[in-house]
Amino acid sequence: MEASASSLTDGHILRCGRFVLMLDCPRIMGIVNITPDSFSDGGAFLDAQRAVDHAHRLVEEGADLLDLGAESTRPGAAPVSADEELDRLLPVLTALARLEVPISIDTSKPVVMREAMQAGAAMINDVNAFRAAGAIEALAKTAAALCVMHMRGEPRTMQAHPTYVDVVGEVDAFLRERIAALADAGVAHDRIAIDPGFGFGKNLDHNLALLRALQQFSSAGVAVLVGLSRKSMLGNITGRPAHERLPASIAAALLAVERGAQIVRVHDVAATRDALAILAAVQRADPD
Ligand code: HH2
Repeated sequence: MEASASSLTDGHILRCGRFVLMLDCPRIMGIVNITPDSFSDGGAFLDAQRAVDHAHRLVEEGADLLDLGAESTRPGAAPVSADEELDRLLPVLTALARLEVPISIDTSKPVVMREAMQAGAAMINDVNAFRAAGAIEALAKTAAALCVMHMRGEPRTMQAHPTYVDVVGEVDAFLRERIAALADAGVAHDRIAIDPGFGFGKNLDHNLALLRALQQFSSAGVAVLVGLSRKSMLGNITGRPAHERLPASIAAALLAVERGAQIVRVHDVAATRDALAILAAVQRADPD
């Protein structure tokens, strides 16, 4: 992960602060929630020390980067204030800032983005795609990576009646528009990741259409990141609650990587690592 990748083309590296994430094989983003109400592990890591311990465990298990979130974005979740978000985030981020993997912060608030960068964050993951006033300006002149996610509506109401004429085309057009907005502000393509935003203002059919067509997003020339881990679309298919969705999450991660996802955002790092190792071995296998 050293900074000597200038000869590689767009979409093959992700520059994140002092790190360069090589995307020559799938990378695992481990989720650390510091929230009382995330859909899958709400409350388990609200205590800062437990969140720090969990982050270290995910790195030991093979996480290539971590995503710290202090505001739940699950359907129906209520927003939290910037002060509350920072109170939850900063002790954990400060304790982890010297870690040997990039730390991403899952936030939509420009003030949180700025403070997080000061405290050592290498990436900002914004489910609102940097549409808040001042969000792009908060990051354009830094070295941070930016993950741009598609969301229709806002978490409180987004699952009410999501409608699209052509979900893949509309999500693709939105992400390309956001890449252009970032590029206009001076953000190079090798600092950008895009994410179709599974479950964010999408029903099961929309999510499945996006997963089937995922390969299309690679042509945008930036890194492709997906979050399918323990999501309700997997529950819709299997009938299982969030804490019993590991097998479905693994299957979804493999399908996404086969369709071009370069970074998978997951809760279960060790199991995902093993599954990706099998996929890599099969892809490498020479029939002769
Ligand atoms: N999903 C959640 C949060 N942040 N960021 C990106 N880029 N892609 C995603 O799919 C994504 C995301 C899910 O929200 P939450 O309810 O906070 O649950 P958890 O963080 O446990 O996944």
